[in-house]
Amino acid sequence: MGLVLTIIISVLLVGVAFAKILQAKELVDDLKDQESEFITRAEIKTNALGLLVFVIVMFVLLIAQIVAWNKYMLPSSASVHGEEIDTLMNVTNILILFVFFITQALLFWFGYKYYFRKGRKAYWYPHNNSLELAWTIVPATVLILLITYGMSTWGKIMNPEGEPDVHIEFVSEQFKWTARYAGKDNKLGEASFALYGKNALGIATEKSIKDRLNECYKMVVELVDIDSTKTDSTHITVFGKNHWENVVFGSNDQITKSYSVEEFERLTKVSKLLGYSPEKQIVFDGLRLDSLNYEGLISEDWNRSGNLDVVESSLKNYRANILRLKRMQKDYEKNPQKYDNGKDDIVISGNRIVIPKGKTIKFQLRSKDVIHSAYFPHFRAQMNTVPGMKTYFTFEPKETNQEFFDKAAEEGKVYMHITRDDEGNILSKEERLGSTGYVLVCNKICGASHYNMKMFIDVVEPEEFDQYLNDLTFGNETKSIPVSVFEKD
Ligand SMILES: [Cu+2]
Repeated sequence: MGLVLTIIISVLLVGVAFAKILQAKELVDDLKDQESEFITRAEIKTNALGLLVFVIVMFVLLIAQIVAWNKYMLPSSASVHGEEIDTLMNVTNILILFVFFITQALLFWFGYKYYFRKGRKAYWYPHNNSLELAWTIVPATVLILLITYGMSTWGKIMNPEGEPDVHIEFVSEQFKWTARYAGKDNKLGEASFALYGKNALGIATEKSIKDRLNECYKMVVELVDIDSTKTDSTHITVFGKNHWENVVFGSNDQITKSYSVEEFERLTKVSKLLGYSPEKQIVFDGLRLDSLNYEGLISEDWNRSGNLDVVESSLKNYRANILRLKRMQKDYEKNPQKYDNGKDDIVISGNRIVIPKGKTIKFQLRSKDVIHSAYFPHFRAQMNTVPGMKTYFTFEPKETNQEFFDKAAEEGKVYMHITRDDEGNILSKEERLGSTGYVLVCNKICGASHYNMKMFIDVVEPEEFDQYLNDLTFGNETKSIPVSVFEKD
């Protein structure tokens, strides 16, 4: 910081000094009565030459940078559709550079060629229709062609033909990715944010809906649904009647819970705040459910009165959630198959995922909090993950990790090889031919640890993938990837 500041101040001071010198020269010229010769012919010529030198140095530096730093660019695409994106990119870049070199060369050449000479007059050339037409139509045509080319490529990539071979889901949240394989049936089960909680991806099955309902009932009932109390000097025992469960399951169980007098006062206050009555029609406003945080809050911070409004809004969320879950239960009765798909889904909670080479893979993307973006740079694939909706991207990887590494090395690309000691301190860094390998990273600034949202991808031969998936189906951990089959029998 200090160095940057020093440089800025130095540049400013040099500028001021230069202006002062010019001013002094002007004054001296005034004294000598030489006003017309303030800028001499030699100086004008030097300036004109300066323009020429500048443009040449700029071109040379530009080309030198493209050549010298090309090794840091991404290796050529590792997916089938990515080749088309690479071609599109190259065509666009070549066109842009071509126009750039011609226009800049002309601009600076004219600056040099027509520098001021005494007695020479500019040629008066006010208008030319053909020229006007030419420099409107030519760039317009080139742009239209380029845009059409880009849009048709995009259309082709986004509308792949045929059924995908493999379905995988990625769910983003601040600040990690969780992945899910479709399991034996190769169908990803339904999911809903109403089920988030212990069920990290909110996978909807008959059982998970019921479990989540019970969790929500418990939270609401425990806090608000109070029928009668029995008091001793320091504790109040509450006999709550579980109205929600009565409605749905026809159970008539009483719940019993003991609170301190202080806790109980808060509890009744919350009930009053809510005007809670399960018999009344419930109006809800679809607030975001943050159940995990809330559950933590209940157990730890319940006695802090400042949290009452948090408790209140969370309770509203629970009630809204219960209505959503009940709707899902009704839907289950109509389409049970839809809710069976998720049972054998495999949830990957590590930071590495395996996909097969030469198969079409359809990624389904969801987000739990803010907008993130799933970016697979080596596959030339990127798609936003948006809370409340699903997005998709289909592609076919064409090289295994080793093949990709070898290709990158052949193309002269480098990666930073870092050696560390046992404590993680960096011992040495060196550039080596090859590539760091496939990654999924977040490409939207989504918060403080955005940079850390990363998942590694292994591309393997199809047979190896089948074996891997088979192992996963039985809940085995392969390649040290923590994994769970959603509803293991
Ligand atoms: Cu992110």
